[in-house]
Amino acid sequence: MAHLVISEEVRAALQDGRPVVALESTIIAHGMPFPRNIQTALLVEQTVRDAGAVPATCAILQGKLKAGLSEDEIEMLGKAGLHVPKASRRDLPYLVSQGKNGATTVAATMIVAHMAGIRIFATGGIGGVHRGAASTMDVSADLQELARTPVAVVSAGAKRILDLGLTLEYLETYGVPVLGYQTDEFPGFYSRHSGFGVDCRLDTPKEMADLLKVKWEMGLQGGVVIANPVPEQYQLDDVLLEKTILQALEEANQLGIRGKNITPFLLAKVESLTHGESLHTNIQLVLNNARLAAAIAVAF
Ligand code: PSU
Ligand code: MN
Repeated sequence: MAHLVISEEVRAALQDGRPVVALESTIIAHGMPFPRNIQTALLVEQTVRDAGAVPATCAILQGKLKAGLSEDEIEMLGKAGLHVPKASRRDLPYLVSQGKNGATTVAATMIVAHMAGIRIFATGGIGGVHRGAASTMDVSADLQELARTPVAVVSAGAKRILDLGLTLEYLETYGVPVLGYQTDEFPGFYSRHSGFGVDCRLDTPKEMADLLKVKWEMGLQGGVVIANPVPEQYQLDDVLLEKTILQALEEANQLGIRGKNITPFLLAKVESLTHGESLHTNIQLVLNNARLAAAIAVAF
């Protein structure tokens, strides 16, 4: 594939038909503060390995779409942080033609994973329809990517900075299955609850893998959302969280923050307002998703 570079380890695993899990890099450069971002990214890779799969962290480096990064490359992205542009689908032609770096979002990571032949991808939370989207039209490109690109994304649901009801409606319209892992409820990222249901509940990685096989065997395009609730002991308090999010949204509004900057702004704001408690939860749920994604990749 043009412009794609697959690491030796990932290439070998794919050739032998061994399980591989894709990982995103916006979460490293924009989603968590230095140095926890680097520690977490490396720990996520280790977690995937411990569960019997090969991690493929994806990014754009010097104009190459990369599937599988070295430790040095992960460190570089983590140190550069916000200096690395956030890269979604629309950003790829510019960054690649200019030989630049980019931190891939869920959407862009799905594209790179698909080019490389990787089917399973673990992250923290997916993007979605923003609150107030009726007037701003701010709908994450992640949702369109899920509609068109055949990669399964394991996440802890979506953050309550979004309108979860509209996000689920959008996914329904575009035919994207939303599966609950051992849950009937769509999880709200920091919390196991959101008040919204999933399309169906499956309790084992094997059943998840079977559903993915069948979907793609039937030639149905697009991805799948696999929603994996944060472990009970790391949940944050819902009421406090809603208050925090409203405060963060208010501040974003006052500062006129829009477009691709709104998600990283809200994430950082919620983190500082909860005094880092949300960061701990964020790390734990990503590790939990990495474990499940690896188990599904093994079963697939
Ligand atoms: N949600 C999170 N953490 C994140 C993101 C979303 O809880 O790090 C990142 C992901 O990379 C996701 C992107 O793909 O933000 C969505 O950005 P936007 O809303 O601008 O599409
Ligand atoms: Mn947006």
